[in-house]
Amino acid sequence: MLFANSEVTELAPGAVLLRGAVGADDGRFLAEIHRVASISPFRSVVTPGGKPMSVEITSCGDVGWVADRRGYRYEAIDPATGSPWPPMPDVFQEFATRAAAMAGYEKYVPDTCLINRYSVGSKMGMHQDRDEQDFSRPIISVSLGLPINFKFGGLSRAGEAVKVQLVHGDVVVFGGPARLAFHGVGTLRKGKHPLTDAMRYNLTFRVAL
Ligand code: MD6
Ligand code: FE
Repeated sequence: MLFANSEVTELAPGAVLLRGAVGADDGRFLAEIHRVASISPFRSVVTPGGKPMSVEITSCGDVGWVADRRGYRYEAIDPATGSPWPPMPDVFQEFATRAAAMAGYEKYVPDTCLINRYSVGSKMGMHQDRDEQDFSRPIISVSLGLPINFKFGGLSRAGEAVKVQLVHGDVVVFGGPARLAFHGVGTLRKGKHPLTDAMRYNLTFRVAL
């Protein structure tokens, strides 16, 4: 048993929801998010089209995800600080490795974690995660704080999306035939969570290089 009290649901071939898998690690996760953000602060970015994203982002690990007018990419230096991104906390890496194993991906070692912070009104449109070099490795997503509606579609932008609410502690493993599926989240509603107040955090672990 890799996670106590976690129910495993297949959302689509290759996409697995591990309901509540974070469990009692939640406080440690949030402490590490705050530590990362004390070094590489949450920031607003624009898409290459010039539109501001409504979520604020930061990263940890060997590289971090960067968005600006020039495009989307991974960089070893945080452009906001001019210094390397904070290292990936051990608790993050060990957790991602366990979650991947639970979905059938052995020896998963992420080299980066993108941290999204949602406040009331934040949302994320349908997109694919395709800035990584090797799509054979899954992305592991961890949700903390307020709930949000997650939409999981197919390999083209058109077509039906499966909708599922992600709540505090939920984990989604996104690999195999789902690795390039379109997905997005609805608008964060006003609320108050005992550990994150009016916020939601989403961590996505990736093998970028
Ligand atoms: C979010 N998640 O949950 C946005 N990407 O706030 C993602 O964009 C995502 O959950 C890749 C794999 C899993 C995800
Ligand atoms: Fe994504």
